Amino acid sequence: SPHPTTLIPYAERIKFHTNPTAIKILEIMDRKKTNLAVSVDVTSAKEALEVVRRVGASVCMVKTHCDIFEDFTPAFTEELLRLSKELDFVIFEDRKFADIGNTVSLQYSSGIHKISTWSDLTNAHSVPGPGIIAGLSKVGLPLGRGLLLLGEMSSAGSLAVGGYTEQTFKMAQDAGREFVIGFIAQNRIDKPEKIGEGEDYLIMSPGVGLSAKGDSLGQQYRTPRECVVESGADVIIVGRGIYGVEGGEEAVKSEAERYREAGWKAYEERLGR
Ligand code: 5FU
Repeated sequence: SPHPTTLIPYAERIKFHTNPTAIKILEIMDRKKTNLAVSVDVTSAKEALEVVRRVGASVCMVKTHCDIFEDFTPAFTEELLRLSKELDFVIFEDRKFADIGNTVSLQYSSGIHKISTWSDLTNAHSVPGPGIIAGLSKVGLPLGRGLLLLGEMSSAGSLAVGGYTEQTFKMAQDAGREFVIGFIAQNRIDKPEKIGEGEDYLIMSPGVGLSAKGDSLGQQYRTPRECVVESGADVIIVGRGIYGVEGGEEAVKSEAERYREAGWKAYEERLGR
């Protein structure tokens, strides 16, 4: 039987959240009819902004790896923020923090990237223990930011399975949903028997492709329907499938629309509409 959360429309799940970023994501998804996040993993910040201008209208979220950009400057994040307001999306820096609380609080707030100043959402591995949530929360919570824990990964041979995934879920649950709003995962790791009434998590799944099955470095792709209907993911994350499509600027734009439509159609199917 389907996971109870997957039978509730995005807009009706807003009431289960207090975190401003979680609320914003669900509001945008409902307003723009999109559960698509685009990952802009190009090495030029200038090029990344061009991709964002093309796909922004189709997405609920833009995901970055800011340490990939050769030409990263504060002007990049200023323009990304401006676009996020103009085109109505949330910014997710896929930083995958993985250190002790004190170090991650510095990595989140400081350095060249100052991630906490511009990214609505970021994520962390659970491997260091709950201190990582406390360290990031100290910086992010006063700013209204949100955090996802990595419960599972899309790559072949991932060690984030079984007991690790279960304990990651428990760590998030113990932290409360003020700051931790969900998971990067391939399945609904918030098992129905483990959650209480109104306990709502956002599950975001990378490793999504309509054409390729994977790459030569362990990435594994599933279709939007497999993610959203069969596995119950709330957000699908697509990188190369969109920004890497051949055919130039217009092709990137129409490919984003194709994934948006596929993701939304799958969402409507799971609601039984
Ligand atoms: F946590 C994860 C994961 O388990 N798999 C991923 O692929 C994150 N990712 C990210 O999603 C990865 O770092 C890329 O930024 C993106 C997938 O890109 P693709 O081009 O669609 O394979």
